[in-house]
Amino acid sequence: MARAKIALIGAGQIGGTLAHLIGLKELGDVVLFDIAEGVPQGKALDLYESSPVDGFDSALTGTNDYKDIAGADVCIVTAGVPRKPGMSRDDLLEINLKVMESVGRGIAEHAPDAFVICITNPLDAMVWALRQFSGLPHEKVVGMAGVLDSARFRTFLAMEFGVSVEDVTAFVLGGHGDTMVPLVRYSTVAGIPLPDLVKMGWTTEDRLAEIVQRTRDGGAEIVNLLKTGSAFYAPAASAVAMAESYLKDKKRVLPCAAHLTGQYGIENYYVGVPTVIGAGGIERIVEISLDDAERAMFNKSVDSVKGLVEACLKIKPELA
Ligand code: A3D
Repeated sequence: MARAKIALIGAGQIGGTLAHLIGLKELGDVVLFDIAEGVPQGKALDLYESSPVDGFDSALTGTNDYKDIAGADVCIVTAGVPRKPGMSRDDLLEINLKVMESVGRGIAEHAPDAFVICITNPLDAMVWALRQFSGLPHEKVVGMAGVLDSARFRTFLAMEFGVSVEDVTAFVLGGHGDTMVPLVRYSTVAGIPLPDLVKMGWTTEDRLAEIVQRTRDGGAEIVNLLKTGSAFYAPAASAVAMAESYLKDKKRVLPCAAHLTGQYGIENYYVGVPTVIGAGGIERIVEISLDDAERAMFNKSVDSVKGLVEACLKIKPELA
């Protein structure tokens, strides 16, 4: 069987890391696309030259021409600008919306059958806009945020309990932003829900509340440390997990920004919910029951996503 072709639209910090991880995992050949001349070519060649050392067979190329993404099986979009200290994700909306327009058109023209994973912020609005600009089927366009947010939650929980990250599962719902909803009662250590761990004396309600807040602020914590950009290792790893589930038809249950058609009472917005990713793209939206407090947090998060989409529509009314 021919190798899969994976196009990375944006060859910055996340794009380069994606290319490296995809090579190391031998998920397919990689085309790095960027508007910056020389950057995708240079990164691709540098990574290609690492392949004999690490022993992987992936052809990596760089380009400034959308023609070269032709026939891609997966496109991962990071094109745009990241945050600087003091900026919110929403401050990026206007500039990144323009980027989504050119990216959406490029994908529609050259890789209309691809599974498209958007990472560009503000995520829930950009994935919606990318879908509108590209016209691809909704189940083939998805946003990466929940895998990263729940990985952050899992990391902090594993640190708190002194256990392997592998044995911690965590659940994060809602938009990717300050209103995201880390769900304590659906998060576990080896199947034991967090509220039970409080009863067992492993932690306290107050400590859990601090960890939830640290998860919500997880992106800003990295931005403030780096000062020149935002997180890229964990975001890249998270998108690769989604791409792998699609390419291998693994049907993993992953939280993603998915298009809702009535689930959770939401119509026609992209919001972070648990999904099943397989060869069909987003094959299923998993609807869990929420208690009143969780529902209130979720609704608040959805309201902020709706506000961002409205802001996009003010700039580009033709997207409606
Ligand atoms: P960065 O290293 O600046 O890379 C972005 C790349 O996009 C640069 O190489 C640019 O040249 C390129 N670019 C700009 N405009 C275009 C265009 N029109 N077409 C093609 N390429 C273009 O940023 P990064 O890789 O650190 O982050 C990329 C995006 O991901 C930003 O919007 C971040 O805010 C976002 N991000 C999202 C998450 C989520 O969890 C959703 C996490 C971290 C970063």
